Amino acid sequence: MPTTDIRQLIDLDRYPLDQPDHPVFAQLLDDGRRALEQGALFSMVRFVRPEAIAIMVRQLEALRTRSCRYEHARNAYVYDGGASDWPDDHPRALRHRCSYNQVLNYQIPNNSPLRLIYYWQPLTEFLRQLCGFETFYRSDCPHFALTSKIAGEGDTDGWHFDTNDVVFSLLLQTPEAGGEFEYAPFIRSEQDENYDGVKRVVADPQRSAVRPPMGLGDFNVFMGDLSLHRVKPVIGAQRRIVALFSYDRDPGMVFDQSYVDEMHQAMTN
Ligand SMILES: O=C(O)CCC(=O)C(=O)O
Ligand SMILES: [Fe+2]
Repeated sequence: MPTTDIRQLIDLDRYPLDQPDHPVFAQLLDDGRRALEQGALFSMVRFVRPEAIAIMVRQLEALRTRSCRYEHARNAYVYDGGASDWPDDHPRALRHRCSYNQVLNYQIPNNSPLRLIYYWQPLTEFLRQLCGFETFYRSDCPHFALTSKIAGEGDTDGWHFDTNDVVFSLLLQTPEAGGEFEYAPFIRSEQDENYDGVKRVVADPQRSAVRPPMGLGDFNVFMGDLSLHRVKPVIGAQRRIVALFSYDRDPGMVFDQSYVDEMHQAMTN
């Protein structure tokens, strides 16, 4: 099999991440930092080329039947304590439906274009600088370092906060309708959980959350630990497919056992 040139996958003319001295590189860092500061989201529009997207979608669709099926109700704070003795209508007690398929890291072939992008060091280095971290490493997690969530008709990713500071996603297929990513930028802070604000978002997302335009091939950097977010239910037969890239400031990061337990639970339910 011929080796794939990264140029065939990423639009390097628009995103010269392998040329740190290029004026566009500095501009991207500037734009990105501002967007993250103001709205918790930075999208590199049409980062991946359409021909590469088509290959990735084909590969992921083929892996879907072997992927992990989640179908459960989850609390928005599930990984930092979750529901315990809170009143029924408290955001910490509310549960949100989640259903989707997830292709796990070890299921994605080593030579797949998706993994080539994930392993491309200039991208990791650019993201390190964008996030302002001193060190930055791809995750070593056998399950969740690189994954893909595939949502069919009616599937949704319920309201939640992420446990990692930043999440990186690549949108590969959009449904006919629905499946929008919806979020409330910086609805909480390190100091203030703002439960009333969270309640308002859940009660009336149309007014209290934003739905940024996200197109095919866009690479999105999102600060999901302070911004409540969800993926709305998919409408129609065409599935929503997104790839998720995980990194950490420390080397050798593997996700908490609770993620793996949740996955096993989902598989046996
Ligand atoms: O599917 C997406 O666009 C985001 C998924 C998400 O929020 C997550 O995996 O934590
Ligand atoms: Fe998330």
